[in-house]
Amino acid sequence: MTIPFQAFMTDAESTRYNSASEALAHPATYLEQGGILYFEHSPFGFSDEDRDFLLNQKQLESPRHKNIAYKPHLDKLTGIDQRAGVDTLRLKAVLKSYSEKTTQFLDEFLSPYRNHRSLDYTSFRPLEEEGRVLRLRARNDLLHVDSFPTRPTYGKRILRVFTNIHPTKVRVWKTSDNFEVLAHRFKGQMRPLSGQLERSDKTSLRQRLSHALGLKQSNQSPYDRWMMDFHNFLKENADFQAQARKATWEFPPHSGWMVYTDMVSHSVLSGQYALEQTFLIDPEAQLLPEKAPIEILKDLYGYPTSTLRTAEHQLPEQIPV
Ligand SMILES: O=C(O)CCC(=O)C(=O)O
Ligand SMILES: [Fe+2]
Repeated sequence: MTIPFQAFMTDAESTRYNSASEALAHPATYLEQGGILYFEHSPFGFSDEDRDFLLNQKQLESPRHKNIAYKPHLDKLTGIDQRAGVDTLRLKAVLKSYSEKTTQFLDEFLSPYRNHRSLDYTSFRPLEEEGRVLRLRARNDLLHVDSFPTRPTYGKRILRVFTNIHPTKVRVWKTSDNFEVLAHRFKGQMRPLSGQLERSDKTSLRQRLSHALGLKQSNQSPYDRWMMDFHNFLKENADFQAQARKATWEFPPHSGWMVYTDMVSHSVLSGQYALEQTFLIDPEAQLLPEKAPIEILKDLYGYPTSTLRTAEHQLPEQIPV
């Protein structure tokens, strides 16, 4: 597919490549090296009517939810304040359509991933990001790499596809060093991975309790636990937040971009009204598999990826090294 794109590299040089003026490699290679793939006009096929509908949704803030999410596999919306009088059926249809169109685009534009991707949540972000009051670990104005507390990925990559649907306002991001650089830099300050591999009494007690209470267990793998810890560590690290090298990116109205947010450290500083679709991509489908965070953790700690991605309750008594 010959859709023009730009690749904004997030390393110290902040190089920008433009497929309209130079011959470029497969777009996936830029993504996998920590690039943001940028499209001046979002190619994810979004109609003006759908955009106008979303922009007219006012009272969408719910104290319990960060964003409005559509869960494609359940065909379900969450994060809506029921008192707001939202046309939930229409909202669901609009998000479903965004989900389908981004999937169609991804399957053609990033064809090596086609049979190796699964669809995660779709989100609508109607609130102004500047000055949002959220608990620290939920704040997105602090640099972080993504990890989802309730959705373990078992080593799959987190690829997110954004569209700025605000009629006039840019969405502003900052990025810093990528996962590989940061994981090496901060390994010594993280809980050792061996701790994450233990099927401790505490773990089984927690599991028994959750089971008894009928709670959903997140059943993370050591990989997911490390990634969640790292997400929290970065947000809680005031020195890192203050002193990290930062590059600023502005995404104008109507633009679209995609990025591996488990690799590119990022924060959103301002902007309102964005749509986002998350995909999980098998590390096996990567053109540069050595860049996947699970491979980097394997090299950093010496545990095989098969161990790192095993769900907690299935970990063997003896951990193979
Ligand atoms: O909404 C954005 O622009 C990015 C927010 C973010 O970092 C996230 O949802 O993980
Ligand atoms: Fe994020």
